Amino acid sequence: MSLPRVTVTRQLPPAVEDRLRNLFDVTFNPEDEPLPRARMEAAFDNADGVLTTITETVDRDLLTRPSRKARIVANFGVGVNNIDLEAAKEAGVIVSNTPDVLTDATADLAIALMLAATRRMYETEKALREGRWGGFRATQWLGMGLQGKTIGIIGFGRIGQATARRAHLAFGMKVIYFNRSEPADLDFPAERRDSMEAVMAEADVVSLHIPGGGANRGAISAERIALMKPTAYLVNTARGDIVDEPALIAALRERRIAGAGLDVFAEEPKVPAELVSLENVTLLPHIGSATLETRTAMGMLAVDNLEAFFAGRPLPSRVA
Ligand code: 8YV
Repeated sequence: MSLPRVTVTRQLPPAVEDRLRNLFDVTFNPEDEPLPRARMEAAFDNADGVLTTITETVDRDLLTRPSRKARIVANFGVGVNNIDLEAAKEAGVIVSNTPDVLTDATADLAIALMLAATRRMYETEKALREGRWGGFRATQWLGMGLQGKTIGIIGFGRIGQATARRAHLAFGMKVIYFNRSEPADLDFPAERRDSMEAVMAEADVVSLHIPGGGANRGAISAERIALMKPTAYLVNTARGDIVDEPALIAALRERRIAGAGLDVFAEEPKVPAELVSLENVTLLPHIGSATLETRTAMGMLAVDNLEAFFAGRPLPSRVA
């Protein structure tokens, strides 16, 4: 019996690629550049399954092509805003993602960005590297202490809760959050607020953990940013499109908020020049899940989904 054909759109950690080779008739992308449209179309027409990442847009056209053969899209990543789930459902194409395995790594990075922003790490390291450090001064480069401050979590799912847990247990922060539902079994105190506005107005650090796309696009609007305290910070490890980027840039430039830490951007890999020029924001190139352990676990979970699909078993993490 011939092996299922799988196309993998980007390079993955070696252990994951080895496993893929053992299980499937697999086509890799050794150049590791985003696949041009024609190669994406060929992948969907020739393979039984496609293993995608955030750099590939899987749209209605691709999913509904009469020549499409692929029956499963296994996304490497928990966010699936790169895939048209409605069209996948209509076309009968199964979609899976990689939840849980990246929760800790992403929450760790949210905390790193919170520390970087509140302790002015980018601004001060830049000054040092540029030879502008004139020696210790007791009143220079003062940041904000976290103890007793309030972290406001927008989107209290797995990563939001893991970030909140760290903020409370490691730094003694009070946790408030906005989420449609209330989680059942928290092992730390957290207070729910009934609107995003309430959280943004009250928090000293706002950390974003809602999915991208759809109704969440632009959720962190100019109006909502305007509710933040002038001493508050914004952290985004979720998706760039949930923030009105020009509005955030204006608030940072005019010091209407104290600073920000961003790992994601509206049009990756483009980062607005004005954002790059600002000193009160730390900018990272979407590395939330970028540890060898986590990226390997994500790849293995994507393969688990493919393996289950081709064996006719229920998928460990199916989203559509
Ligand atoms: C992934 C992410 O590495 O899982 C997600 O949703 O944002 C990242 O951690 C990225 O999406 C790769 O597809």
